Amino acid sequence: KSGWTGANECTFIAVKPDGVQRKLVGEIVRRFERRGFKLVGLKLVKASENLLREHYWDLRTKPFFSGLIMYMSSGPVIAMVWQGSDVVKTVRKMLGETNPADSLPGTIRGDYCVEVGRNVIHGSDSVESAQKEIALWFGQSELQRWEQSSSRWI
Ligand code: RTP
Repeated sequence: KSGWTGANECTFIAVKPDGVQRKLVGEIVRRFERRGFKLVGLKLVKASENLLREHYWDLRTKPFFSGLIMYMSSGPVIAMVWQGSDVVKTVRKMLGETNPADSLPGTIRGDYCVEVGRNVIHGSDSVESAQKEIALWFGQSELQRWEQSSSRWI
C-alpha cells in the first residue's frame, strides 16, 4: 500500500479520441509536466470494446453506456500514468467537471470542450480506481518507476 501513497501516488489519465483528433495531446501533457507530476507510462492505443466495458463497468446500467463505448472505441486514445503527491485529486481538479458546461475556465474541460459526450479526457476518481485502471491498461514492463536514478537531474 505504501508504494501507492505520498509522492509515489499514481493516476491513470486518457486523452479520449476527440482530444487526440483535435491535437490536444501536447497541450494536455504540458499541463501535467508543468504542474510537477512525473510521467510513468504513455501509449497511443485503440482500446477494444471489452477493455472499455471493463473500464466503465460501474456505468454499465446508464442510458449513455453504449454511446460511451462507441465514442471511446472510435479512434486511438493516449493512455498515461502520472505520479506525484496527491496526483489523483489534483488531476481531477485540473480536468474540471464531468460536464464541460460546469467546468471553470483554466481547467482542461473548461478550456477545450462543451459537450459531456465529447469531454476530451479521463482521469481516475480515486486512488483505488487508479490502481485498477493502471493494471487494466498497462503491463508492468510499460511503466517506469521514478527512482532517484531516473530523476537525478532535477
Ligand atoms: P471520466 O471517467 O471519463 O473521467 O469521467 P467522470 O469520472 O468525470 O464521469 P463519469 O460519471 O465516470 O462518466 C464517464 C464518462 O461518461 C460520459 N458521460 N456521458 N449524460 C451523459 O451523456 C454522460 N454522462 C457521462 C462522459 O464522457 C464521462 O466522462
